[in-house]
Amino acid sequence: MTSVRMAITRKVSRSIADCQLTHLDREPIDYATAARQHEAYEHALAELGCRVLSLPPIDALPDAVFVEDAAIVLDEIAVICRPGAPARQPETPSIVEVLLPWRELAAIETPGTVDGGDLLRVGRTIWAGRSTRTNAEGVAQLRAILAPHGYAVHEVAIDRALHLKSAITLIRDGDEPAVLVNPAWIDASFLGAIERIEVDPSEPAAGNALLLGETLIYPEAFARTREKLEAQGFAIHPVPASELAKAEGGVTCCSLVFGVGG
Ligand code: CIR
Repeated sequence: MTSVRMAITRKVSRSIADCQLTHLDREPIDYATAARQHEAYEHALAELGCRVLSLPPIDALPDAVFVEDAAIVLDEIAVICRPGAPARQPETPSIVEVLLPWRELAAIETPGTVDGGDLLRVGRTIWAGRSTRTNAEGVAQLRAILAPHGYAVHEVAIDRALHLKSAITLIRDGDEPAVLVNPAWIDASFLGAIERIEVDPSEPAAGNALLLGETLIYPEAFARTREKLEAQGFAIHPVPASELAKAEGGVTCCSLVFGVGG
């Protein structure tokens, strides 16, 4: 049993405006605003019971704030990713150091690529988005690493959004899981009977929520989807997230959350 929830975050790089962009046009990103909103996000993690390990920025790596892409941390093992954007590959060594005390580690090796944002865990199944960032070799390596730990890894194509979790995230864990999804970006029928809540069509990026226990850290901008979620009994902790959204980042992207004993 785990009794403490850790959240690894990394402060926003001063170079954030030079971030990678795939589906969005570049627009000015205000560092100070992004940093302030990120701090509010870290506070939200702490308020919801996480022990937040806030790493210093790496200004030479514009996207380093998006720590989710560097690893997937499961109860049994952490897998260090090999990000699909070459400019992001130097982000992983510092995450190795941070995770070493907490988990057995494995890593995706060249020529495999995997971004953590493409990995959706539902129970002991990992849905791996085949995106511009995550390739077949990377998914095959992940499958081989996780099979002995009892996880099944399945591929699902994602081409209308950056990452699988840009379009779909877990909003209830346990025996009766549920996801939040933008059906315009992904056909979620691969999930079979799992309950699906759809975003309001006017809020396409609203499918990315961060589940902590029974509460969702959720961008304050998506009022309509939020209303829908609350009407169905979901607890929402809103955060300002508009500035990093211009860098194609959502609320799952900015942390690695995992349980530790004691
Ligand atoms: C990138 O394109 O890699 C960054 N600008 C955004 C990464 C967002 N991460 C995530 O969705 N997990």
